[in-house]
Amino acid sequence: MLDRLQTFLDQHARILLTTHENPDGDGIGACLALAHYLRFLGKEPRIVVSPSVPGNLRWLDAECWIEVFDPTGPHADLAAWPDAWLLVDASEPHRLGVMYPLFETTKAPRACLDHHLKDAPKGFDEEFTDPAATASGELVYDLAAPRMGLPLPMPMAEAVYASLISDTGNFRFSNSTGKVHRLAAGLIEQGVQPARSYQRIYLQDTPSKVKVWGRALERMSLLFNGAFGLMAISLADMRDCGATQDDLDELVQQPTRLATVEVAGLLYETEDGRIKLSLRSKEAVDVNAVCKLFGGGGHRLASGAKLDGPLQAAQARVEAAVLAQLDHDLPKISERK
Ligand SMILES: [Mn+2]
Repeated sequence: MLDRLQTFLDQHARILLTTHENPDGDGIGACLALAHYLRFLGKEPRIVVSPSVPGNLRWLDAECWIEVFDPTGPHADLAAWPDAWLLVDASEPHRLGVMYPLFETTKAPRACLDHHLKDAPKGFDEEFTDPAATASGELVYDLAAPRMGLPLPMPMAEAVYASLISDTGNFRFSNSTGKVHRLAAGLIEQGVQPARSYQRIYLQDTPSKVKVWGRALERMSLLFNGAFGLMAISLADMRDCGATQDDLDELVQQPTRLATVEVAGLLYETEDGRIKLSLRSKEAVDVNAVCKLFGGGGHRLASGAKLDGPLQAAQARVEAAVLAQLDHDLPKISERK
């Protein structure tokens, strides 16, 4: 697959690198690492993202290569620029979001570079995917390192390292393979500083975020013998804490810290008066089945839905649905309610 990708890159000079909307550390890290490699090859890469580069990832782009998509200004003619358009860290064209109409109209060959488990990608002229890879940054490293030789330029090594820690939850998830650890070890031996990368990517919270997390945890209901930890946040709570919806990112996982918790839930009120539900399961309980009852969905262990308000009524409906699912998937655990 990497040889095919190399052939594809060899055929083009102006290569547009994009990633999914709301880019993460792997999307940004892999695009930056690939841009370093393409420059090494004498190519002319550009990186365009939407809607912005997350604040905790901006330090990776020391050269200021990343452009934020602006269709009314500099990117009105973006579709006409590239010789090739590569979507990185996604294999579904619609994940480009607001850039999708340009992707659809460009005359350049379109390809994807990705590691997610999906059906065969559609809507591309060529696809470069490997579900065995942990991160897109790993694929870029495997492509570039043998051809560039080591050590890699430090900003490129840091970009690959950012990809790895982002998609493995800093080497905590089940995709933290031996290969990923060996790759990370090599990057550290080249000079990447793990503590510095970790602090810059992960330890970037604001006081308002810590405050709203504190409120949610303090008020968490522990239900069904401790098997369900449910947090509820109202618009008034958000205002009191000065928090935004972004501050609630990843909060839903927090109840899984508790040994007894099998299912973690977060309900929060949105400006339109509806209630957003997120559920996470440690392993045994199918939370996708719960969210489907409310017209939502996702995966078995991570799912979401939107419910009608008010908050307390939504909470009661969610509690009943999760209890039924616990009874189905783990009948013994919810016996003592
Ligand atoms: Mn990824």
